[in-house]
Amino acid sequence: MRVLKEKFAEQNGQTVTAYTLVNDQGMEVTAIDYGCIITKIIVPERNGSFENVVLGFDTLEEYQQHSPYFGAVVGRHAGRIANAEFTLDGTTYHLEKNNNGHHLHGGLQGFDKVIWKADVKEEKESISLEFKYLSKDGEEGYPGNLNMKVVYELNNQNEFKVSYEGVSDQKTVLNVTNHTYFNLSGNLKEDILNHTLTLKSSRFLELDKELIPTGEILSVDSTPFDFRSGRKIKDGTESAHPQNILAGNGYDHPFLLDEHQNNEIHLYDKESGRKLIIETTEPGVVLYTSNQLEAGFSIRGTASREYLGICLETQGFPDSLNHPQFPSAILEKDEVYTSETVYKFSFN
Ligand code: G6D
Repeated sequence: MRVLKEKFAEQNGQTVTAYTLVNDQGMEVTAIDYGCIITKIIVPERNGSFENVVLGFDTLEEYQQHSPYFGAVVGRHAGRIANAEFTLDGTTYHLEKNNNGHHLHGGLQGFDKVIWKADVKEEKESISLEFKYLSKDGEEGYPGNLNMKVVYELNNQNEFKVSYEGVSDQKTVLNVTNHTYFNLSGNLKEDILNHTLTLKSSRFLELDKELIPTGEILSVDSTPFDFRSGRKIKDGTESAHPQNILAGNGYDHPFLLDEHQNNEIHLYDKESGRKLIIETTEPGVVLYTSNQLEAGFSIRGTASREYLGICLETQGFPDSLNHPQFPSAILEKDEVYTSETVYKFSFN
């Protein structure tokens, strides 16, 4: 196992560095310290060829000009917060209104747009990147000096683990995720419409027309949201279900997971044979099928368009601060926030 390190870019006099973790099977994960962005994940398919299975770029400019959070860590609070405000112990906090008058994905300068301090850790059976960042009190409107740590670990079983830790000196909110867009066809040969997704989830959150949770928790029964026995993504993009249409002809929904760390999320591409199993400690996962991925730029030579990637953003629930019935995103003073998601790659 080895780690490669190289300069990726310069940003306001600071160097952005790319780190590539390589295991003994030939799997590679490349990430940069700007936004902890995963720029490549290279894994084999059934005929042995190693190809990249995530949407990403090779320059910082492209990330800054075009990227809808490709590969990035998202926080302090992933997802939307209605009207960009929340109240904690009688104090109302006003956040950046960066999405139709609401707050999305931590604001204009969220975790995805800052440079993290990176350290490499090499163990016998795994190699890790440890990113750290101090989000100062008041950053993007959030209270508390928050010390964040994100660890990317690759082992020799083609398992990639992402773990988070956060501690604040004041009561605050925290809901972190990774926003990688997967495409198991390899090097964007196909879109994701024929990918098969299996989800151990019997309920999902209803969204309003601004994609804010209404607070209603809906059953997946007899709908295109029932992935319990496996379903192709195109069932949702071709669906007449009002929630699929409202999301822009696809999915952009939080699902409540019925099980944890037990093969609860399973993505498969029949053509290549590539399989991705995701297991998490988080209560939910936002399924986003890149319905709003804009045209007009190139992604390593492929013209950008909708449905080129699928996001499975394991996390708490968007707008949970305004829905007491949702799991809480509140982090008490000196409480340690921890979260872990493992991505297991294989083929058949
Ligand atoms: C759109 O509604 C979607 C979000 O869920 C996604 O995270 C973002 O694009 C990249 O706003």
